[in-house]
Parts: sequence; C-alpha cells; structure tokens
Amino acid sequence: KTPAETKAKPKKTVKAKSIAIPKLGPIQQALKNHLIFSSFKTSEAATPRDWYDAASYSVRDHVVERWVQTAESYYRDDPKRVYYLSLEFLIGRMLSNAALNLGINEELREGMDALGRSLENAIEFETDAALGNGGLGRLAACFLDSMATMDIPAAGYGIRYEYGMFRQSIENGQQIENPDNWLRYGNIWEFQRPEATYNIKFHGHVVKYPNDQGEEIQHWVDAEHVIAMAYDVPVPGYGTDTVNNLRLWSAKAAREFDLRHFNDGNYEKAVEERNATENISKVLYPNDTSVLGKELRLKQQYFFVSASIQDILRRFLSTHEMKTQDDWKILPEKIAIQLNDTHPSVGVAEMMYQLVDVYQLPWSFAWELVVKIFAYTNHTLMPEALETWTVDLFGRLLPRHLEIIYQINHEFLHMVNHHFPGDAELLQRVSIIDENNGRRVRMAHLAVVGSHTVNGVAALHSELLKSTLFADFDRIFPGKLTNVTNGITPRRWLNQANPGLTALIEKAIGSGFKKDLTQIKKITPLADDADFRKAFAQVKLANKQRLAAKIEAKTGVKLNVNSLFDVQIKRIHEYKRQLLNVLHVITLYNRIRRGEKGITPRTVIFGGKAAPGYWMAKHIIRLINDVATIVNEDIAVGDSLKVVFYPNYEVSAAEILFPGSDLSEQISTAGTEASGTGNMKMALNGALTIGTLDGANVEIKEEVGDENIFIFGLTTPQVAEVKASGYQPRDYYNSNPELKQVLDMIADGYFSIDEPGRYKVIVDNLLNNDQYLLLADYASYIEAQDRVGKLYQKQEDWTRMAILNVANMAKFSSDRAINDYAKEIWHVTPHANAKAKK
Ligand code: NBG
Repeated sequence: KTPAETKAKPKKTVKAKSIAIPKLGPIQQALKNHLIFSSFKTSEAATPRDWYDAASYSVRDHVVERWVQTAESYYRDDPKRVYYLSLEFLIGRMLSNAALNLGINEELREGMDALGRSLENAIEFETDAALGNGGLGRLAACFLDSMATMDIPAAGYGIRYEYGMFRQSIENGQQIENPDNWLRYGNIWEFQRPEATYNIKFHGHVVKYPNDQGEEIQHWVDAEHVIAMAYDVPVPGYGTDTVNNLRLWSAKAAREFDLRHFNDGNYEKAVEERNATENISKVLYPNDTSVLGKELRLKQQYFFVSASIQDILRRFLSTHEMKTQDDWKILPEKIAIQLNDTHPSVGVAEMMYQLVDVYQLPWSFAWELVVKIFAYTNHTLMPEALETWTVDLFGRLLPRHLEIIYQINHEFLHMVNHHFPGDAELLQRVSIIDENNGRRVRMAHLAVVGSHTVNGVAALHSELLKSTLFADFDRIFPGKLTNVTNGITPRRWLNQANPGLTALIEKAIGSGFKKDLTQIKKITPLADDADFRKAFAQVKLANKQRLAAKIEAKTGVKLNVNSLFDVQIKRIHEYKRQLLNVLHVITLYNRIRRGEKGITPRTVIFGGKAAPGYWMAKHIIRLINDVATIVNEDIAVGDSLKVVFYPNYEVSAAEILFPGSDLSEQISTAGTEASGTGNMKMALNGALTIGTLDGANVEIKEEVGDENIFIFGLTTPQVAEVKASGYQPRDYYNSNPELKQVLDMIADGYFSIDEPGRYKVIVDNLLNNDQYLLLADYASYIEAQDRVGKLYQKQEDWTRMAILNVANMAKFSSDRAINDYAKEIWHVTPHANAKAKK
C-alpha cells in the first residue's frame, strides 16, 4: 500500500490533506549526507559504488516526494486508472533516467564534480534491471515512461525476478550463460511493501454446495497457498510531477519451514517446501518470441496476475462502497487492464473468479464487466510463441479457473453458433479449448474473447492478424481488432543515450521536442545547411569513438571509426536473419580478397542473446565469431572490414550502440517481425535503415520517404507466393556464383578449420529448407548493401539523409503510442497531480 492508501477507509469521496514533505537541500549536501547516513562511509573511504549509492539516494529523495503526491492525488481524485500487466519490464538503469526526467541531471553532475567525483563513473556501477527478454519487455518500459510523462494514472504490474535475463559471455566463440544476480548489491530503486501481500492459491479441487439462497456455489478448496509480496519501483515522468508506480511481486512461502521436520533434525526437508514456493519468482524465462510449456511458467503467470487483480480490486473497494450489485457497474469506468501479450491472459479467468466466487456477482453481469475492462496486445504471429497449456496441467494447477474457462468457452461457442449456424469447423477453430492436440487451453483465444479490443503493434502486423491468425475472430467480433504502432521513449533513446545530438537539436529548434517529439520535424530544412551537417557528422563521429572505445575494452578489437558502422543488435533468431548479414560479410570479404576496388570500409557489429535451448541461434553466434576471427586477422583485408560480436547486449549497451551506428540492419523475412523497436531507436539516432518491408519498417519508410531508406527483398505476399509455388533454395545457389562461393566456404570449414564440418548443418538447412528465404533475398540484399556502400562515400549526402531520418521520427515516440491507447482503448485522460496543478 502506498502511504496514502494505508489511510484508506471505504467511502466514496475522500478529502485527504496534502502531505507535508520536508524541503530538500542542494544536491551536494544530499550526496554528503547519504554517504554518511545511508552508506556509513566517509568521503575518503567511499568506493565508486558508494558514490553511485549516494547519487541514487539523493535523486531518489526527489522522486519519492512526487511519488507520494501522485499516489495521494490519484487516491483523492479517483480518476480512471490503467493497469499494464506484463511478465517483462526491461527497464535497464534507473539513476541517469530518473535524474533526467526530474530535470536535476546538471545539478547532480555539478554536485558530484564539486565533490571530486564523476557522475559518468558512478552510473557505470548500476546493474541493469534486466527483467525482460527483448522488444516486448522494453516496450513495456518505454510505455511506463510515456504514461508517467503524459500524466496518465497508470501502474505497471509484473514479477520481481531474483535473476533476470542471463549475462552472456563469449568463450571460444560460443555463448555462455551466466546467472544475472542483479540484486547482489541491493536495489536502491525498490521499496519492499511487507504490508502489501496477497494469498495466491494453487492446486486443490472444486466442491459445490448451496449458499444462503440455496444456489449451488463453487468453492476452490484444499489449495496450497503462496504469498505474493509487493516491491514498488518509481516511474518518474519527464517534465512533470507525476511519478507512477511499478509494482513487482515476489513469492514468499506461507510457512518459513515445516517445524515437524525441523524438530526431527531433518533440516533439508524442513526448508524444501519453502524453496519450491519461492522458486516462482526466482528466474525470468530467457525465451523471446517462443515459449516452453513449463509448469513453473504458468505458475509465474497466475501468481503475478492473481496478486495484481486482488490488489486492483482492493484499491477500487477502498474508495467505493458496493452496497448493491448495480454499484459494481462503475468498475470498468475506473479501471482498464492491458494484457501485454497472452502471458497475463489468465487474468480474464481470475477476474471472473474474483467477481463471481469471491464477490458473489452473477455470472453474466460479471462477464460484461470483464470484457469492458480488458484489452489485449498481440506481439507476434510466430506459431512457436502462441501459448497453450494442456487441460491436464491447467486443471491440476488451477482447477476452478479451468471450469471458469469452460464456462466462458461454452457461452462463447453458443454465441458463435447462433451467428454462424452449423459451421462446426469454425467452432473448432475458435474454441478456447483445442480438441485436436491432446486438449489444450489456447491463451490467445481466451484473451481475444475476454477483451473489448485486441491490437497488433504495427500496421502490417495488425493487418496480418486480421487476415491470418485472428481472421475468424475478425468475422465474429467486427471492429474488435485494431492497430497501435509501437513507439520508443525519446527521453532514454535520444536525450539520455545521445546527449550530443540532443544538444545540437536543442540549439537549432529549442527544447520542446523532448516532451513533444512532433517538433523534431523542424530540423528538416537544416539537412540542407552545410554547417549543421558538419556538426551532425561530428556528433556521430564522437558517438562512434565512444562505441569503439567500449568495443576495444570488451573484445580487444580496434576499430576504424571512419569505416561504416553497420549494426545488427537484437535477439538472435532465425527469422531476424543475422545469417543473411553474415552472408553479406563473407561476400564483401571475398570481394576484398579478389582485389576489387572502391569497397567502402565497414565494421559489422552484431549483438544479441540466443535462448539457451535454441541450438541454431547459438550456432549462428558461433559462426559470427568464427567469421570475425578469420576476417579480422586477415592482413589482406586490413582496415577495410572488421567484424565484431558485442557480448552481453543489454539496455545499457544499447544506449551506446544505437548512437554509434551508421547503418541499421532490419532484415527479417517480410511478415515475421511484428514491429521491431530497435529500428526506431536507430533512425532516431541518425542511422540509415537497410530493411525489408516488415513490421514498422513499412511505416518508417512512409515517414522518411522512399529515397531515405534502403528497402530490399520479397514483400509479405511475395513470400507467401514463393512458398506456395514450391520454393527451391538450391536454385539460387546454383545460379549465383557469389552466393555459391560463400555457402561453400561455410560448408567446407573455411571459418572452422579445426572442425571443418561445424557449419555444414547451417548450409544444408539453407539449401534444402530455408524457411526464412535467405537465399531468395540474398541478391536483392547484396544489391542494397552496394548502394549503401556507395552512398557512404558521399558523406554530405549520407549525413543529409541521416538528418532527414531523425527529422521524421515523431510518429515513433511512445508518447504517440500511449496517446493512441489512452484515447482509443483505455478511455483515460491525463491527471496532473495536485502540485503540478498549482
Ligand atoms: C516482440 C516482436 C517485436 C515487437 C515487440 C514489441 C514478442 C512476443 N514480440 O517485433 O517480436 O517489436 O514484441 O511489440 O516478444
């Protein structure tokens, strides 16, 4: 509970007095005080980490002040709130972001300087909060930033994983996964709330007995109990006093240990049960765009969803007295719940459980409320990411919820049958229960049926949802499916990551673009201003130097900062086609060795993690490193080509990598990448895109203009055609000598002399299957890369284009995306907190 809520009594209107908060002194004094009182260190004895701590405590004090006031104003004014439920929040570091959003960055830097310490140094001691895999988790973090910045009364709900995304190291070219013990040194940015706990039930069974009115009532009995304890993380908005809350749940055993076993001297047994329980929030599943049907994963989902929904209802009931059934009707006017992918979609059943079983509302009345409350975002069409659970597993873990889902399904299918009589196949296809694969619960269907709105994350993706995955639902629920194109927060991805470019833009057009990215359009004419171009190019060079220094420190590879920095950073996945990039690298390598003239020097940088169980993705990492070894050591190549694998790509690394990039690789097979958000971060930082017509690339092209982007490859319909007409990848191999040479080298062990057959499977797979059509797109990709190389030699033209990319990124601010959600889906309005209103 927040302090404001602790006082909560169930009544309708509340007049709370403003909390008196002591005035904060200058930061320099705060730093000194915190060093002593919070870290128990003298200035002389303080380590660099102690200075990070002191800086964080000092900034945190400013955050907390606004945080309390925001909570208080929401409590007092009772606006409609949005709850963003997500199994992942990839927030990264907090200190510099909080200082930036609060507008005390400069003050903090000066305070540190005055004490003879560097802020930059201190910042490096913060471990990333890596509570997510990739785009989906980072999107949630960008959305939190925008919701706070736009004064939307919102809160995030997720899991406080003890271990986040694994740390990747590279040994002998191979990915090694190391546990991410991110809480080792504590976490200044979280507040434990031992008083905000909920009981979460698992297992047990359902019994029926009549209530006072003689109606049969279901009771979930004999369940095991787990306690969910809240940890709160502040989410400060930029240029506003709003600080929203991110509430992360941690699992605690209901019993410390079993005293019977303890008394018998069986200590292991005594703590066994507790350990098993607390495993629920132990570790993030490191799978991106794919799922494993593991029981613990379903437990994680239900655990955080149930705790969140109980918390949401508790908060609602603390200010609204429910005297009659009709009083419940305002529930959807007060809360909106967004499901970030299907991971929290059991929430639909949990809300029914709470309303019907716990609060005793009639079924159909409750169902109407539920559908008005929930909305669902789909993030992928990849079949391996569609969550289903066997009825058996689901029923063992959540027996009452399975019954609820059966009931929801029964009524849904009844409705479908009424509107489309006699279409048995349609019923089978849309049923929440898949009867054909050993009876499974389809979580996406539950989410669609239980939501008023379902959105895709880029225009193309949303169209494909309507025409493929959810085509039946689009017929059954016309208008339910919609689009909200993703966005990124310009605070972290421009302001914070690229202070050089930010200062340059600010000098030209003022600072309004930081809160309102539409203003960035104003730099358009400056693309034709030689002085501006020069300054812009200087900023890029400085960012490349910063990146090169980092890379040298991490990998020992020295880079030529005047070469074209060609960067592909994202999860390693076959559909994202890092392998196609490798084919280009080897093509260039061969051309250089053949003595071809006029080739633009390049540095090709890869970064990204492979899911530990995804053998092919890990093998691709190894190939990249093997190619890097051969290319980088070849004296015939020298400075004209370097290949780097940046280890442990994470948010804080991305903050260096995006600004240091010249070329943005967005080369997924058309129709596979739902949106992409790295594509937006790249363009906003002045990198040009080479990409397919996939995901949000399509909209980036629309914004920047066809002449300012390098598009290649098959379109989505062409991909479907090629596949339908019996794709023969080997034909491309046989008819393209450059391609043939590249594939033969990989297959014959040119890059794996110690084990020549190492990459034969990769080549065999390309020649015989090539699910993602690399060979079909190869020629077109190489041709586009050649255009890129040529343009880079005309630096003025290149820079001009890069400026026009930056100028046209307004659409991709997450503020725009959140505004779309707020207006079209959540129906919420901004609510500036009391202090800001004065
Ligand atoms: C990912 C997509 C990306 C998209 C992000 C955010 C999943 C399931 N999906 O293309 O692959 O940008 O979601 O929407 O992780």
